[in-house]
Amino acid sequence: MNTPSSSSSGRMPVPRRGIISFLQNTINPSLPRSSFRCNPNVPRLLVPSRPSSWQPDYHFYRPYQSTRELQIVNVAHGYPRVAVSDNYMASVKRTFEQIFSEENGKEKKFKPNSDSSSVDKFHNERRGEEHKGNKDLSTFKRKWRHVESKDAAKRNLKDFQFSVLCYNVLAQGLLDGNSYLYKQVHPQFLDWNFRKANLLQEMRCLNSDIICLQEVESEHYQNFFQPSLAKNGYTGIYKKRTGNKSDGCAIFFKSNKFQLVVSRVVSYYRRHIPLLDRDNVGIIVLLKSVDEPQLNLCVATTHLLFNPRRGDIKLAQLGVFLAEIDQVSHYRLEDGTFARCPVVLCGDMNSVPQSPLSEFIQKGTLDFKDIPCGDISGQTEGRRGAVRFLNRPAIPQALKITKDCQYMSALEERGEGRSKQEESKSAEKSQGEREEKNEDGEEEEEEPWKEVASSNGRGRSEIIRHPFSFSSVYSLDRDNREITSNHSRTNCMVDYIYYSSSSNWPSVKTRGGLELLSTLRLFTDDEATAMGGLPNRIWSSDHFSLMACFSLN
Ligand code: KL2
Repeated sequence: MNTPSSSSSGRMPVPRRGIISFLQNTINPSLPRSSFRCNPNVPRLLVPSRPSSWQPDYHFYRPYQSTRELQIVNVAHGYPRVAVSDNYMASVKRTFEQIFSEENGKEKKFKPNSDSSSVDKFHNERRGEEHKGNKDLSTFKRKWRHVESKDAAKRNLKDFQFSVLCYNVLAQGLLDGNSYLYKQVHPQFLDWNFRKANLLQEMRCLNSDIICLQEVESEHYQNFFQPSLAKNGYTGIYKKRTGNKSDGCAIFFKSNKFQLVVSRVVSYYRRHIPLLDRDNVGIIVLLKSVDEPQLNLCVATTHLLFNPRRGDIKLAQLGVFLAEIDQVSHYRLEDGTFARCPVVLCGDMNSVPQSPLSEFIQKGTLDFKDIPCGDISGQTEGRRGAVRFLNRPAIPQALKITKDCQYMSALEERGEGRSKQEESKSAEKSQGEREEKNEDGEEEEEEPWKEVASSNGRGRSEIIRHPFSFSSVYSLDRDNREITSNHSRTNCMVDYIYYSSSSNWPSVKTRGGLELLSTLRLFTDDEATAMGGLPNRIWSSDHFSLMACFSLN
């Protein structure tokens, strides 16, 4: 095997040996030279999975401004290349030394390292793969954007920091089933064996503590993602979509960093409930820090229904998911009362930033009076049939979820909000009456909505709320042109990472603060178009990965 120390290429042996002996001498003296492959015991080193592709391509970076997560990444083959010059080595060494001295307590104050803060993680050109349509993608680079914060200087190096990656990896079955969306893509880039190597290498290189995936084929989870990521020290949880669907969501977390307290898989399908007759799913985990077990974190990921015309279904699915998160994220304190831990909610919401659904997540409240179902997600698609409005309430009563997106049973258990329950009960009553009248309103989505084009849901103000105060990691301002999804029919943002460590409601007690430290920049719609769209030689899904680093205390 061609280990880094045994290459005879002559182009880089000195710096490479230099860096390896430096690592051996400083980080892990017992590291055998031959172990420089992706080794779960050495989580801070990433090296290529294909030893034959060794290049003088070491990259030093700190994914977030934490000394503990210092990484040396070999970014050969498919990743950004930085020729390792003597100067570069010297600066790496200086930074290491500075960090070690900081860690040894000589210097406790947090010091951002501007040298390594902008990382071009995923730019490269694959050599030797010239063919028609093969664009030069070397100018497209993703950088880290660090959040300016008054508190940054005060931040203690001992703060618990972690990263979250959210990635819709494009299920091969959906790719094949909707191949017209990828007609402009070279067939090689659509091939699963080509895509899977890129997807995994991207994940390994980003080395996030938590990875949330959507559109994972169950067979690919079992035989590829789970075993591959396990080698990098991850524990995984998977939930396939219901019905005959073959893909689903997955959450992975670094087992040396987090311990699983609770996991809950959520399927939205309810046999006799028209608004919940779709096969979408989500996963929620409650984690605690291995090093600081008093730190809890709830991470949730989902992939909401795609159908642009059925925002009513998306909103109901989201309402159910929020009620589940509300339940999982609450835990009992020593004094018998309950508190909620910080929450990260991410996934593919199949809704654009300015849509009512996104507004609901961000603001915690939505008046859905007079909003047609086709407008809830903001996805553009020609209307078919008559305009349909949302049923009231937005979440079917049979689920026993209040219009605050909380399970009545959870409120009862926590001894919260009797008045809230009463409020919801009266809402249910009016829903029940209407359901009797509309029994045949369970139309198939492909049929024109003749009878149901009534004035359902019109006129009266109708509010749905949720108990989280969510912020988005990426700017959702109208003038932000960043996108997360691109193929021949779309070029927009539909994936999100939200985080919340507080509530807009005084009644909800929260424990633990969550602060955003940095985000991995996305590309704009123009950049995605200029690179020839997705998937391509480097980015192997029709979505980009989203990533953010947080501190938790
Ligand atoms: O938009 V997506 O891709 O979040 O990336 O979510 C759905 C779509 C995914 C799961 O249903 O499959 C894709 N036109 C375009 N894309 C579709 C269609 C369609 N008719 N049906 C499913 N998907």
